[in-house]
Amino acid sequence: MDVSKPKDTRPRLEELMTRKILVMDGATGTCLQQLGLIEADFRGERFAEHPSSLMGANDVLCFTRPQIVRSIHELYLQVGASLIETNTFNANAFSLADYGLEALAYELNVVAAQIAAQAAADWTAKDPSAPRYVLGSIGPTNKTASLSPDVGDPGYRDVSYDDLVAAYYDQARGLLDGGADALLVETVFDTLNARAALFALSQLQQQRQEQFPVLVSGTITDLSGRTLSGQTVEAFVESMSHFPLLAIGLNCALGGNEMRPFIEAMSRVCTVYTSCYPNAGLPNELGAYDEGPEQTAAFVREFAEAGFVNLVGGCCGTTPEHIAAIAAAVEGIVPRQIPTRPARLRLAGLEPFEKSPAIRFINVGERTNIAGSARFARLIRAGDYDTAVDIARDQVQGGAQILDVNLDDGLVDGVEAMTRFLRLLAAEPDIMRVPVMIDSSDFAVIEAGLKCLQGKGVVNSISLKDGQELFLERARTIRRYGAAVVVMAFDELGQADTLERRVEILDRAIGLLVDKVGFALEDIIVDPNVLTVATGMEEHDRYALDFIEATRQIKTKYPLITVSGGISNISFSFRGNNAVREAMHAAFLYHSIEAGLEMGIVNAGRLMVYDDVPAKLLERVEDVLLYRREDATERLLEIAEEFKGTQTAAKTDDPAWREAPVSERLSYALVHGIDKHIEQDTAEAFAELGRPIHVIEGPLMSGMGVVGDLFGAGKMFLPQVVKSARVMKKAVAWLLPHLESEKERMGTVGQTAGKVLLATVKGDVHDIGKNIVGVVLGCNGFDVIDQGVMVSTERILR
Ligand code: THG
Repeated sequence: MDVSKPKDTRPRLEELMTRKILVMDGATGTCLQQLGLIEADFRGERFAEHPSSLMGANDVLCFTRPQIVRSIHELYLQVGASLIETNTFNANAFSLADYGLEALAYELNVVAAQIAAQAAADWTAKDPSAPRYVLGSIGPTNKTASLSPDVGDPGYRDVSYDDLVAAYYDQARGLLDGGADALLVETVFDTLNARAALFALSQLQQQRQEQFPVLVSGTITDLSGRTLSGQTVEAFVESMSHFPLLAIGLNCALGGNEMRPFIEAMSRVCTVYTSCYPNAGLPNELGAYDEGPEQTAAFVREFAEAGFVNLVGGCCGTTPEHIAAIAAAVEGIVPRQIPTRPARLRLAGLEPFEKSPAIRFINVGERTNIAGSARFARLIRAGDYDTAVDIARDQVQGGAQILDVNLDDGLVDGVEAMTRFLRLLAAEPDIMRVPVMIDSSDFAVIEAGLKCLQGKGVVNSISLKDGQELFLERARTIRRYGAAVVVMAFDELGQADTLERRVEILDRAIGLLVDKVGFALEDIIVDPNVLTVATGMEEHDRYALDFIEATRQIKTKYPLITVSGGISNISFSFRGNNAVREAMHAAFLYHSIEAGLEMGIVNAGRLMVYDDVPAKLLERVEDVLLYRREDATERLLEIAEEFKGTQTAAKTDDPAWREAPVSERLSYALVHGIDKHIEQDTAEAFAELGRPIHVIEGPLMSGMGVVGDLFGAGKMFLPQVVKSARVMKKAVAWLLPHLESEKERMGTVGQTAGKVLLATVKGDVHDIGKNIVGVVLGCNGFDVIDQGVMVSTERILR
């Protein structure tokens, strides 16, 4: 049988999809159920003696009852499906192993694709104006790469990334050899599985020198709007963005009724075509689907009319009648236009992360680093990974937006430690909402880390230290895994320590990444080397200044690139004197950010406010950093002892501020994020001012005003603002009961000036402003219904 196809399937499908909404087929299982097959049908002659039951092994029918499989394809082609799926949802080595048939995976996929391809070819021949295509169905397997099947051991996995890659490779090769036009990685419930699939497909594309089209379809398992492995739709899309997909979409699990907000979110962020093939509603108690063709089609039509979809069809419970109704429902509706998004660094943990002008500076938590924290090192060496995980949590709670993880140590096996630590982190949703930066000087450790991340992370780092060839090879590997990359300013001659070399090396590295590897500028992060100053060695005097200037030059030449640095390195010469170190970090950050630094590895939660650095210390620190005088180091050393043990970000509780008037104390507490006295001070202000509203609109709002100004001026960063918000929340919470009793006193309970619904919409986590508005409205007699943060538009409308 010759089903060879011209190799320009992708442009032809794209061309079709710009003109109309394409329709794919519906469920195979639902059709099979109606046939009432028995064990003997599945076994056929070939497996008559098979030692275990094959009942329900639907894919095996491609071997034993090919004419049944073909007839189901026919049913869908007849009602107008342009795309039919091969009967291979479970035809991977893992799922086939349930029947002892894992060795037949490749062959089964070839046969299944041949059956579908022949059917499609026959129908295309009948009417060449309506060409039919075959999607090779690649299901999720019965394994989850980022979840532990053992509740007692969250670090356990029953499948490795490499084994998944091998299984997907084998299946995909069979599908293509059998004549599939495109491959559909579907019903993705664990993004790490899908990433392994894409890794395999990228190897296969390279091996065959063929850019066959690939589609991915995820599944949202419940109304939380997350995949089974915990990602939001937006994070899911981000985690697939490294592969040039034809389409991304959603299928299964929810019916059309519940799918709308999620397909809408997907449509908004997807810069490729989108697909949607829902179930026929939710299953009833017996596991059957009751939604009729017209109902399912009505939901699909709604998505089409809203401009959310380019490709539609049906999943569990849908029949040829459903597909006929869907095809009729979308007929003539203009397909979704692919939106454009500004080129920006985008990453993902369980939630998406986007570098945007609103985030002035990205904090990368530095403490999950053996070399960067004595405590973390002790815990890892002692094998106490559970407690080590708490350090990660502290960093995220302290405001880290990315987590740097470094397990390089002579005493531990890096590959094993990285794998174990990241697998444990994967079980912590409050930590894993942020992307991970895998930090190692050993590329094998980096690769081990990449195999554990379902989101889009960052590799820290590669450089030209070991030559151009190795640099390119590693960069290609990173791209295949779909991570952003940090490039350090090292080359064959070693570390760049002058301004010229920093810029020259990074410039060369950027050129190679873009031209030879195909990296997008926004996925590149460069690090011009933060080297320790005030060491007493003359050659180190210009280090800070050169870093700042290198940052400026690189950002001028490449605005889309992110410049980052390991901020705490700057102050190693003052180890043991945290007051001086934090002052150096605050000043160094302030000047670097002004020059264009947008990311830094820092001790999140321990950042000092620039304006809090005592003037005398600041002057001498800046003398050193900006190399304003020859004797800068000596002069800083002279006064360093004086400041030892004084105010640091961790210890801002200098009792002197407690002497100030209450309004200043409230403002101080807000700026420094100190909640220790906030209730006492709020009570005092309340006693003084008489009404809750006066406390809020007075000292509390003016304190938040100071926070806003400092943030705007680049003197405060997100983690600090997060702390301020917590303090504000506590003050407001204290005032609430007084607000209620005020209402009672004034006899205004039950009376209302009107009803106000408050929420921040999905994508917006900021609740400080909303809470303040709520309280102020409450004070003014409004009935406030507060839905909280990140509320879907659906819920708000409801
Ligand atoms: N660039 C890039 N990656 C990096 C660095 C860089 N990764 C590692 C490092 N440099 C950044 N991380 C740290 C982490 C901690 C400290 C410094 C840099 C640090 N730790 C205290 C110390 O050593 O004195 C720990 C004290 C304690 O044990 O509590 O200063 O430049 N791309």
